[in-house]
Amino acid sequence: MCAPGPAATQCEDEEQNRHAACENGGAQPAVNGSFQHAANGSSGLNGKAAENGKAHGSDAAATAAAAAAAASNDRDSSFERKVRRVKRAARSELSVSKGEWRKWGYASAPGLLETAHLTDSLERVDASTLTLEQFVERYERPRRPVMITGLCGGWPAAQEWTPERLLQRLGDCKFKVGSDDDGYAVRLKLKHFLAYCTYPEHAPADDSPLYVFAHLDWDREEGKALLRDYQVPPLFAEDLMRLAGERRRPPYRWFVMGPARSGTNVHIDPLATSAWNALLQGRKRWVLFPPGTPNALIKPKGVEREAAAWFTHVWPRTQAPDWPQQYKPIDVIQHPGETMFVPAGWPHAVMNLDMTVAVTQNYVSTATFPDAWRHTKRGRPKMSAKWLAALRGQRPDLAAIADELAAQGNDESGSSSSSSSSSSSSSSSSDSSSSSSSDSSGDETEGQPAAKRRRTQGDTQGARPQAEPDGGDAVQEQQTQQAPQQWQALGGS
Ligand SMILES: O=C(O)CCC(=O)C(=O)O
Repeated sequence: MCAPGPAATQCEDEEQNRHAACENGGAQPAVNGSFQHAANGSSGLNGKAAENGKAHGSDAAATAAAAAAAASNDRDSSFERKVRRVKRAARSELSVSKGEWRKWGYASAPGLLETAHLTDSLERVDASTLTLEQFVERYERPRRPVMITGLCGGWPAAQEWTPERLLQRLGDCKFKVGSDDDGYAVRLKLKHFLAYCTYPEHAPADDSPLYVFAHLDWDREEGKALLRDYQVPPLFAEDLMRLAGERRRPPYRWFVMGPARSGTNVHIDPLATSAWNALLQGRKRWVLFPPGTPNALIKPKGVEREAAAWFTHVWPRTQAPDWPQQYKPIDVIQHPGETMFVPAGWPHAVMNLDMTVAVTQNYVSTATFPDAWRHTKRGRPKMSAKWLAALRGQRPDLAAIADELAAQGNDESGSSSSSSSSSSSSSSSSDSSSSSSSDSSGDETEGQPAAKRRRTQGDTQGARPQAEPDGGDAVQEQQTQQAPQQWQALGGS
């Protein structure tokens, strides 16, 4: 894995010659299909393990030991330098040497990672009790969020995606942990990222720690290895954008790994896509807002675009008596083995409560096609033309809907396609005051500088989808640290 190639320039060059050993450097091959799949409930993903805080603690200790061992050789010499370099690149507005990565003191803030005061009000449903038709009619078509259990316990990832195993398999592979000011991917070897997560003076002390958000197709060999570790659940398998072609469609699947307080700032997923997010390790805190919740409420100016800042400063406002009832959020704690379904159009924010490992994909199905088509036609005109051509051949029923929308003059979403970027932790653009809007909907969006969007377009190292303007009524942008603008930049015309 991590074979040198076009990607080599992205790697920490002094270690490129070790890449070949990266995947199989552990005791046994891990991604050739020879290992046993985890049985449901036997992988540490069952509810009991999830609810047992000690399980998280022992995982953390094991991870600490493993990561420390992996990084100990070069911790003094180059590890610190690498982390400093990555931090500077990912958030240039923060001085590492002046301690600005911990200036807000979130790491010691009482309550930020507490959950006792939260009422998890999201419906749970076990996949074994749910047919595809029921899922579509109960959740996907009416756009109702739901947490689905029993979808990922049998995946290789259930066994393989522990920090320890990932360190063994992919420790020398570089993963995206942010974007620089020009929109280029900022990457760190996994062994260094895990060490960063472990050493008390690093992630455990940072306000908004670095967060791996790795596009599974652009991250080359490591992406391919991880893709073999899970299967798209049949509930989400329709994936109509596939018809546009794998090379043309926007990024749509990500490997996500981060420590407590890392996360994703409030955003709507782009192009009116729905999403699923399967959690293999740790716990995630989610907040979901009804479609149409105004940006002014959930993206107030002056709040740093980091998940930890959002949960510290904005979430409490949602609990105040004067918060409009129609925009009341749903609070959720996601446990290992649970898969969140995020319907198109729902603003959401996520903060990791522990070291988490997850996979997430965006998709479009028949039930939500008209909206997705409108957004794509507007935001990705070139891709939409290819998509329509493919639909004519393979889904003439949907092509007819697209034609009908065009005939009605109703085939483009109403707002600008420019994108914004807010971010997840360690996002590339974190100064909330500097976020400019290039969107005609004014303060509905927070935009990346145009130059940054252009550069990001050239960064083929991966990005996560960023939000799509959505008719001007709500948060428009998917923000994460990784590659906020890439989605629309790719769409780009
Ligand atoms: O796991 C996370 O940080 C949330 C990801 C997310 O919200 C998304 O991909 O849209």
